[in-house]
Amino acid sequence: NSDTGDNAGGTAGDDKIVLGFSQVGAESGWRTANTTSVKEAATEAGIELKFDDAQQKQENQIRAIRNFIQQKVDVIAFSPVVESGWDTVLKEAKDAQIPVILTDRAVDSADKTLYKTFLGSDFVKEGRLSAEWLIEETKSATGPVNIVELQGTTGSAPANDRKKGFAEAIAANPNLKIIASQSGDFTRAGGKAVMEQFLKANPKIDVLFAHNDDMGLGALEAITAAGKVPGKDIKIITIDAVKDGMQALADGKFNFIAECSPLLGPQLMDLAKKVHAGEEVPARIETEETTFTQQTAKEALPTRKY
Ligand code: GYE
Repeated sequence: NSDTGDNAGGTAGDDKIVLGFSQVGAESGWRTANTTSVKEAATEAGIELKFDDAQQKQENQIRAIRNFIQQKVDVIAFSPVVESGWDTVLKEAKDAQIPVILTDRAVDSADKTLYKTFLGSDFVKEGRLSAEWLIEETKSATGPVNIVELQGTTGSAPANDRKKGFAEAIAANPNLKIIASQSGDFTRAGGKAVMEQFLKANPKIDVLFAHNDDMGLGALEAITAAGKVPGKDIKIITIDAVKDGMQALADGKFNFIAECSPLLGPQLMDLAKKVHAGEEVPARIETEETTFTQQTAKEALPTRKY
């Protein structure tokens, strides 16, 4: 529709919006569900999607964004693997007058005009909700409760924020102690390897707080191999609530999950249309989420979509 004052750019003809999307990678069940959501929603919305998988490397994401700029896409969206180091490439997009949408993860750029909006979860809250469950669960504990923490990708918004939310919430309870904390990079293999080390180094572990389901699922193998019963000897708290995590919770191997929804596709397409049309959008759009116990996981599982 060249006569409606449409923005310039785009490579798919007159009225199809072209969206360049730089995905973090395929590190977890959450990420796979997120990718599916974005792809399906683009088709549904009639948006041409240029999809790039950065394999969890910032340099790949920067390269992808530069390619999108060169191809003159209409809108760029990306899920930044880490929080820092984006100012230069975001400035390039701005100079090319291509609006940018942050999905899922935030950047720490001081200049908020470098992107139009940030669509995603409140990760600090997820950490806090995880801690609040634990505080309630252990309120009658007499001795120290030893916690080990599997952090997400170092420098990523969800790892930074979940750690922060959890630590702040347990701070007033001297009983609750994080005795070891390390990154498992949001992957099953990482969760398993780091949990093996934790178990070797610490004879008494009461609780595992894993920043996502996948690391918790990897840790299950290490815990079982060490002759301990997950969900009983070691209580397990995770974040995401993807299918395999929910199954582990329903089976009594996990104890609590704070949900983080990967189904951002439809909202992202809606935002892409709006920013492309030059409409104002809210600077921050938060995903709605809940939490699950073993009982509520059993109830929710049959109708879970991912
Ligand atoms: O929790 C984790 C994934 O950024 C919210 O990334 C996302 C996180 C999610 O690898 O499983």
